[in-house]
Amino acid sequence: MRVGVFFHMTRPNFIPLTTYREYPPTEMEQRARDFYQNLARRRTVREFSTRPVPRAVIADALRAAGVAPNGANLQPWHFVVVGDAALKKKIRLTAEQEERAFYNGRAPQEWLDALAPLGTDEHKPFLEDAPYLIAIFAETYGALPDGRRVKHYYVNESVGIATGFLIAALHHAGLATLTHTPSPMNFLNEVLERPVQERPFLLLVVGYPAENCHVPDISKKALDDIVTWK
Ligand code: IYR
Repeated sequence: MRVGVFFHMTRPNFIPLTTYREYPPTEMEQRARDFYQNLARRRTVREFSTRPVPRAVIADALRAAGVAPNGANLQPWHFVVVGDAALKKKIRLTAEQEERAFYNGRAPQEWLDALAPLGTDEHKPFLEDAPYLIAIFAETYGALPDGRRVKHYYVNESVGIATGFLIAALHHAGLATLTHTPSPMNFLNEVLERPVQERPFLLLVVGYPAENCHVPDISKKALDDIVTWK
């Protein structure tokens, strides 16, 4: 009895784990293979169709992002979904301005050489073509209504994991994405009217690939090149 009371005092609001599912080993192997093979079909695309995509799909993908593991469950992220044509245009023009400076002097030659296989340049028509841009912000700290700050932990890790969930969810639903990082990205705070504690993390371009979309002929490292088993 005393133990039970103690237990409840030290672990408040614990509930039985009812959502976990175990699969028999062969089913587990099949699921792991299927999931990998589905993710391996994902390609970053830079040519987007202007076809509209269902808003509900974006909403559910964002729900998936929102269940990502994160520091102290403080969920230090905010997502701004931009579907408005005028806003997309504004983002494109500002991003292209930054990118022009990047490709014409700001970027060291080594960086430009690394990007060469991707065929990127300062032209970013996809920022207007794609039906949605999702601006992902990292909340560097929480802001209480009275102005006090709540410390956030592992912000980059948390937002990175949530972004991975988001990309996987959109791919799973049949949408293409592009992880775009105009540099610098601070202009997104102004354009999207986000508070100072929110740091632009990444701009995710979402939509259908353009008809006859082409992607660079590049490949991923083999398992043995990325894993060490001990
Ligand atoms: N932000 C630039 C450059 C760029 C940088 C990296 I690292 C990439 O993987 C791709 C592009 C641009 O978007 O063109």
